[in-house]
Amino acid sequence: MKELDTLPPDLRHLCHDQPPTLAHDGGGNLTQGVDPLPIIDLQNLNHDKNKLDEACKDWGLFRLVNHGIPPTLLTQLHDQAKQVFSLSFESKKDSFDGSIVNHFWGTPALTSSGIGVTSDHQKTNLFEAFHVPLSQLSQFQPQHPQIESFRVLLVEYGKHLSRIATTLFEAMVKILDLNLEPSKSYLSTDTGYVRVYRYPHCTNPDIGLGMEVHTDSSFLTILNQQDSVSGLEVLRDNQWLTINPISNTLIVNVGDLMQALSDDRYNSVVHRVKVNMQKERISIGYFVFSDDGVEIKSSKYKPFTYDQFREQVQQDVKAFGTKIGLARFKHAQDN
Ligand SMILES: O=C(O)CCC(=O)C(=O)O
Repeated sequence: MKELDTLPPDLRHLCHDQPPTLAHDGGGNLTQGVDPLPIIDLQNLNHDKNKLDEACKDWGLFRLVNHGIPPTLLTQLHDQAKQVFSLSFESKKDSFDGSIVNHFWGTPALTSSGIGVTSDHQKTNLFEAFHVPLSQLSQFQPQHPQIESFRVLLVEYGKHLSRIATTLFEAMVKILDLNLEPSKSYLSTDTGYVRVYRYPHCTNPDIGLGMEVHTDSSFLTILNQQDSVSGLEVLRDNQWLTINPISNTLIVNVGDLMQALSDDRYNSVVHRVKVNMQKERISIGYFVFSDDGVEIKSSKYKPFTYDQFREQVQQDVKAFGTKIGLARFKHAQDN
């Protein structure tokens, strides 16, 4: 099947249907490399406490090793995601339309019912994705055997993500010495969802971004780039730094809820995804939030719930084409 037939029609005119060229690096190298990111060992968190604290303050992200997810699961998940994306657009539509898994593209902001939030001011983000609410995955019963295999892997993967997110969050709360109400689920794994992204390669250098510049609204985001193709970049000292994919490691970043809860001690990192001119890229992100009605309280921000935050993000995306985020909730004197 031609690659173009697998893409959502809205994206087809943006990508050129040409064989990938290896003439130059189109905004992402194909090599696996080393980067200066802080490395945190999940099996050794007690020992790495200060490192974790520094990483969240200074970088807003780190590379996680010894996370306990079997390498075979990561590889299978990646391979299966690639295969699902390479089904025809029509067959993906038939399998996902009306299900709890949203198949979407072009905009990262979705309403709670999974509808893409768009705006006249917004540029298209060059990705296709599946939005998978993990706690509802048992209600998804795809007929297509490849999609069913993918679902089974996601269930397994989701258990690891919940474990990792809870462990990291508890460690952060302890380090920050936060006095949270014990009866409330601040980080609630029931809210966790996975987004499986495909960034098609694109030979048009003027196309823009795979994903626009943003911060994540989550408490924590856990990104799996079990791929040799880079694309993710973070803003550090006013420069974009490529976060290289390294097999069997995960990238964890602090999101807006964590920045607010930490009273700005931790930093929700600004990032974007560049389009690769040579190769398609697959990445899998996990995002986790607080339970309905739980207020994030801190001295620098007006109390807000995640629902209120998301509502505001959607209004801003519709009105201005972009998320404004935490600045909307900051007390006036801190703006
Ligand atoms: O695909 C990636 O590497 C990052 C995706 C991302 O930034 C997001 O989902 O917020």
